Amino acid sequence: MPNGSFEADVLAGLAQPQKQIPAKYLYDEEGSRLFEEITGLEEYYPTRTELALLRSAAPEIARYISPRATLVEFGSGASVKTRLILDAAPQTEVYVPIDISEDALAAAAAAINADYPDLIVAPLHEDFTEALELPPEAQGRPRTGFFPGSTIGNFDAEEAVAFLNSARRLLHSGAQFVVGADLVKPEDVLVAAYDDAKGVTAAFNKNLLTRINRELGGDFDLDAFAHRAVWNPEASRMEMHLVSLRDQTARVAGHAFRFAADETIHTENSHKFTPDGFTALAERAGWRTLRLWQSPEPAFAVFMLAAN
Ligand code: AVJ
Repeated sequence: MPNGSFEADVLAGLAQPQKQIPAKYLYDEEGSRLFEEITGLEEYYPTRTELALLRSAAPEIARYISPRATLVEFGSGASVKTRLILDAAPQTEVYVPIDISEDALAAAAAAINADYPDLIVAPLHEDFTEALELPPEAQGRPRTGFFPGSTIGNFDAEEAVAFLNSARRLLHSGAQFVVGADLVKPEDVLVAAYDDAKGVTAAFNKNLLTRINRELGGDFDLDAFAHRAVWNPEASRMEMHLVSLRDQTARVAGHAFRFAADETIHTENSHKFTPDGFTALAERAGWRTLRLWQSPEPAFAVFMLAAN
C-alpha cells in the first residue's frame, strides 16, 4: 500500500457506521500552517492562556527540576513553550525533543542549540507515543517530562492512560511530568474556539479532504462538506466533524463511500478536563499530582505529576 497507514486508516475509518479519520492526519504541511494560524485567533484561547500560565509558573516549576536534569518534550513542534522552562531552570543540562516531523525537529533543535549554547540537545525522531528509549545523553540523569498544548485531550481515556504509562516507563521512577490540559468551561466559549469567525478552523478541518484528494486519489467535492464543531457533554469533549451537505458518493483510492445528507466524518476530539478528573486519569497510569497551576477564565491548567 503506497501511502501506508494514511490510506489504510482512511479506508477503514470511512467504512465505519460513524465515519471517522484519526486526527493526526490533519497535520500535513498546510494543516500545520493552519493550526499555527489558529493559535493566534481571538477565539482560540488555549495557546496564549497556557503560555501566560507557564510564564508565571515557570519559577515554581523550575524548583521541581533536579540538578543535571534531562528535559524530555513529547511532540516538541517549534519548542516555543520549552524556552520558558529552560530560562527558569538553567540546571537542565540535556534537552530531548521528540517529534515525528523530521523538519520541525531539526529546525527546533538548531534554534535551541543556538540560543542555549551550554545545553546538550539530543533530538529523538519518533512518534512520541511510541518512544521506548531515551538517547545516551539522557542516561544517568534525573528526568522531567514536558507535554504542553493539551494534546493529551486528543486521546480518549484508554489512549491517555496508555500514553501516560509509557511516558512513565520512558522517564523512570522518580521523574516529574509537566502536562498542560484544557479545562471544562462554558459551551459558547468552547464552540467559538473551534468554529472561529474567520473560518480558519473550518479550513483546517476541510484541508483533510484536500489531502485525501491529493495523496489518495480522492474526489471529495470541497463545497459539498461543511465544518461542524460540537460540544459533547457526556464525553466532556469538543468534536470536529465534516458534514455532508447532500446525498453523495465520494471515491478514495478506488473505493466508493456513500454519504447521506447530514452524515458526518468525525475528525477530532479535544477532551476538556476538571482538575480532579485529570488527576484520576494520571493516577490510573502511576502518576500523582504534586501541584497544579490554573489560569483565570478561560480556564487552563498545568499539572506537575510525579512517578510513583
Ligand atoms: C493541537 C490538538 C491541542 O485540540 O485544541 C485546534 C487542535 N483543533 N483547533 C486542540 C485544534 C481545532 C488542538 N490541539
